[in-house]
Amino acid sequence: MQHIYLSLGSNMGNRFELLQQAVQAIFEEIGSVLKISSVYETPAMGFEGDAFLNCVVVVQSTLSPKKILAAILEIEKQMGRERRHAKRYSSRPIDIDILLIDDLVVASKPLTIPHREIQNRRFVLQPLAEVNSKLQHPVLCKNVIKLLAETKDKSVITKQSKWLVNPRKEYDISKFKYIAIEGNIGAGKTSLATQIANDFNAKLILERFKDNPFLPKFYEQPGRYAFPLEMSFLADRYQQLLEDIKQFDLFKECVVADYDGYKSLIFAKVTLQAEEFVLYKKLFHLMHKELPKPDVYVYLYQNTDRLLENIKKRGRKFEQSIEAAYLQKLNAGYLEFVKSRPSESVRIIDISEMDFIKSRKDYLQILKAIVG
Ligand code: PH2
Ligand code: MG
Ligand code: MG
Repeated sequence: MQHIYLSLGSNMGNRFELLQQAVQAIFEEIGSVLKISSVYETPAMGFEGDAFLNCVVVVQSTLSPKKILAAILEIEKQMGRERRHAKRYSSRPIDIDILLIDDLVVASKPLTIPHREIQNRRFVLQPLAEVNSKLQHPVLCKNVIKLLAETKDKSVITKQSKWLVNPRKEYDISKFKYIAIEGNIGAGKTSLATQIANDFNAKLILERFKDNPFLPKFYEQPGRYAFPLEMSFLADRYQQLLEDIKQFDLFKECVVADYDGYKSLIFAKVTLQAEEFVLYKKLFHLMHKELPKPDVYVYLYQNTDRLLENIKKRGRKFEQSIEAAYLQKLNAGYLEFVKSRPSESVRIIDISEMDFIKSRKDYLQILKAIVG
């Protein structure tokens, strides 16, 4: 995922509060805020005006440069920025400029990356060096420390003692060391687990369903292949959870998995014959008690129509024969299980009206629900 370096400036009104609001909006609309520099008071450069407060923030985002620019312009507008064409520079409640997006070089009319003035502005170079002293300018091919030493800008900038708050704090799931994301087939477990692990630098554990040779056969002949299928899933998940999770230091590192160990039991109850299930259950409990247990168990509830739609969209051949009735039985099995768990550690999240992949607002709402 790309790293975007933004310069923020304000020289009107409650400047500190405006910077804080801008950081909040950037977090909600563009992406996770990885770092925020100190705030500096800086003399207006290039025009007569009141002093600015400036800072730099590093954002992680999957949006295209064009979309990022559009989001920035919208935030500036929402925050009361008026653009007058008469003068080149004027006082403004908020200005957000894209400094860099990784090593990307763009020379187009509405958008120039890297920002043309980086090397000429101490109010940019100083906070930039603070958030990443190893940063290389992809066009000038110089390190930010070198640019700072060489800049012609001799203005005096003053570090403020007050720090901006990172909005991510409110969504901090890292108090949980082990998070399991569960849900029906096609609910979006893998996408959500991957996104969370990315945002919070957590270890990601994904089910290795593709390797199961019995799965395509099962969908064709469920009666014949259910037992070996469930047994091989059980063995596989047991091995993975035991090896992968135990290898992490759960005191230091956070783990996000796109399944939980009980998944095996829930599926087996739906797919196996009664006698088979009795035998299976014995084995399951013997194995399951050895496994580490998640601190929080998230169940993504999605309605059957959208599950079927998602299954179709992702286009795994052997899944295309899955029927609504099967998904409904699984959902009932999940809900029965979820209700039997201590409620503090369970989050049932109805995502039937959400699209957390397209909408960051929806994604953040899910994070809020997980944090509790
Ligand atoms: N932005 C400008 C022009 N001049 N001077 C300071 N100190 N801080 C700014 O953010 C700034 C400026 C154009 O965007
Ligand atoms: Mg600017
Ligand atoms: Mg600007």
